[in-house]
Amino acid sequence: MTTSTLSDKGNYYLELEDKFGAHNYHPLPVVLSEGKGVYLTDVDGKKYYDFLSGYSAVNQGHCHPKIIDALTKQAQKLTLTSRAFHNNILGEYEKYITEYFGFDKVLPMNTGVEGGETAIKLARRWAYKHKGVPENKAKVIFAEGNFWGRTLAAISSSTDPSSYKDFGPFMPGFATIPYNDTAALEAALQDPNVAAFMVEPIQGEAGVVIPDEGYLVKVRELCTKYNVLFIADEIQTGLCRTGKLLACSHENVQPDILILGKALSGGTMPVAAILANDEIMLTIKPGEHGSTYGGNPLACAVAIASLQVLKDEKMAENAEAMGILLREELAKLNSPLIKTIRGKGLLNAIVIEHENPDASWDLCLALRDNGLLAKPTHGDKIRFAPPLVITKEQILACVDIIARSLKTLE
Ligand code: PXG
Repeated sequence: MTTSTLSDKGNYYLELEDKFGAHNYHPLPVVLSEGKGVYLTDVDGKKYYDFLSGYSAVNQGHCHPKIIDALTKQAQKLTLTSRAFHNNILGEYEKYITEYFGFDKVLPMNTGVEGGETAIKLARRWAYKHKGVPENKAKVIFAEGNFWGRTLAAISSSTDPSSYKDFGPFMPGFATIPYNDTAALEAALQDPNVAAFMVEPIQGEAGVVIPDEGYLVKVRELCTKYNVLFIADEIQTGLCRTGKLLACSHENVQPDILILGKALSGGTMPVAAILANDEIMLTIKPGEHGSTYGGNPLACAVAIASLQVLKDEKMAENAEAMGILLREELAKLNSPLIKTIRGKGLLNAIVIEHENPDASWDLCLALRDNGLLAKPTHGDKIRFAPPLVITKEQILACVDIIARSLKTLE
């Protein structure tokens, strides 16, 4: 691996984390202290294009002024009441987000993985109350390669040993089938105890894996036919990232349960939400689910602003256009190192082919040196997912950086 060169200042912060923090991450050696729009700045004042966007939490761009304004204004009035009392923002937010996405009700949570947990609890409860599944027999189907977080339930559905190995025993009632395989789904749905199929419309962590056109339509049809809930995990693909409000919008399908997170706060704080219609949502009664911070007034104010700027600034349309431009320009490079370029909107990945197994890490170090931040996933894949406010000129400048960086490895 190429050795990293950091300033004394950078090294100071890196060593603090190494000495006092758990070693559950292996970050790229860069220490950031500021962000604005598509740019990040490190502790030495060097500026970079952000091609990760906090794994799609910062779709609206770093420190979007309208989101920061909503955050700071609300922070000075009321931040948390708990759900023991009402507050004057929660209901407004609930009306806003349910109308925005076309569902009867919302259940507010904090992190994405809590969103997933909540969706599964709701699906199990619905299966017992409405489908007539015998007690404790409900089953939830997932796709191989899924990633929805790190809790015990989330890793219980994982097919990636680095997520689940040595963390057992695991949650019962989960099964996996191949992704993008509707025949396998139909076979799995023969079991009358299946409550739900939970799936990412594009698999993000697996390396931006895009299913065949028509997959989501078929998933919708099969779930309806077998009376099984279709849970769409749009935590990474949602909120304009793929060129439409939701990745499901590309095929005009409405899931039964929609999970949102990440960019719901524009990268300012953990905000997640689960949307569903009454038949499903009202199966959970007072005291049966919740969270101290879920639906706090600060989060609600931030979420309204985060959703509003997506619409006002036409970020879906920009993601669509800039994604096409990025993939076209990357293809024009004709680099022998790039085996594949794939993506939808601004959720993209390249797959690197090189005899050196560390090539994609080395490429990310070269990109960093040239002013662009990206991170490899699963060894040979690099996600290219800038904030959705990126302009044509900036895309072209970034492709130039990528071209120069590739040259250092060729
Ligand atoms: N669903 C999907 C599709 C995700 O990509 C989650 C759920 C979980 O969200 P939370 O907010 O609980 O992390 C994700 C998260 C990381 C990491 O560092 C997380 C994600 C992608 C890359 C790294 O844990 N996605």
